[in-house]
Amino acid sequence: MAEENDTAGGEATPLPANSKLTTTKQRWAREGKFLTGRVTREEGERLPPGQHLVRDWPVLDLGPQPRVPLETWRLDVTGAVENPVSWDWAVFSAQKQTHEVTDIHCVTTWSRYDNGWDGVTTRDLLDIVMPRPEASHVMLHSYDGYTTNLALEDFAAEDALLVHSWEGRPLTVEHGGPVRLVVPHLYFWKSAKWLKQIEFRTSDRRGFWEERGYHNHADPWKEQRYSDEE
Ligand SMILES: Nc1nc2c(c(=O)[nH]1)N[C@H]1C(S)=C(S)[C@@H](COP(=O)(O)O)O[C@H]1N2
Ligand SMILES: [Mo]
Repeated sequence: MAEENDTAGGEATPLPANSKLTTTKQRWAREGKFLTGRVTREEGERLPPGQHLVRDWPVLDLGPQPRVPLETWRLDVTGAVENPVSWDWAVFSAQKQTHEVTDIHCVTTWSRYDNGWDGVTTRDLLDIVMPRPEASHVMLHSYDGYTTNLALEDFAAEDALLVHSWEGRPLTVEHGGPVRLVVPHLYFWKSAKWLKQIEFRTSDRRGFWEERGYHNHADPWKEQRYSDEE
């Protein structure tokens, strides 16, 4: 999780001077960006309401599982950012790597604790692409045609990760390899498998399941499973 200095708390901790990263984070702190009010949960609140624990890891998707060779794989970051990028596998692999252990909560009521992931944090990606001030949402586009939408502050959650490995091994195709997003604080349909493009937007737009009756935000602790709207 966050081993880095946090600029939001004030002046106590010295930071590496004038790096681009530091400047960006200070700007975010000034703007109060990404303050979701989330706190570490007690063990008694760890399992969201209506969920049960599983030991295995179910596979859920629309059916077609795209096989994307590493030689042709790309991750494009487009839209309302200062620095759009199109990363190939070598460039993605050369980014700062983070290990995390987080829980999965699927809307179909299974949860799985303590998944070990490796990848690139969305915060580190944001430091590179620099969302423009008017950016408010992201749409994730996948190689199977799937889409899902997130508010920028949810995409920028401290524990959100662009994952390439699970339990020390490359993510299998069925679980979204080469690269999927993992956003642990939301239901798992927000965690796009076979990630292809991250589109920064100045307005919200519903993704595949959000258009089909699922909740736009998807907070498991508030049981935001289905949309109230028709
Ligand atoms: N590209 C893509 N991502 C996707 C989906 C999908 O169909 N396509 N399904 C979502 C849903 S509904 C769930 S529950 C999780 C399942 O991930 P898993 O198969 O690794 O458990 O992926 C999410 N991400
Ligand atoms: Mo799902």
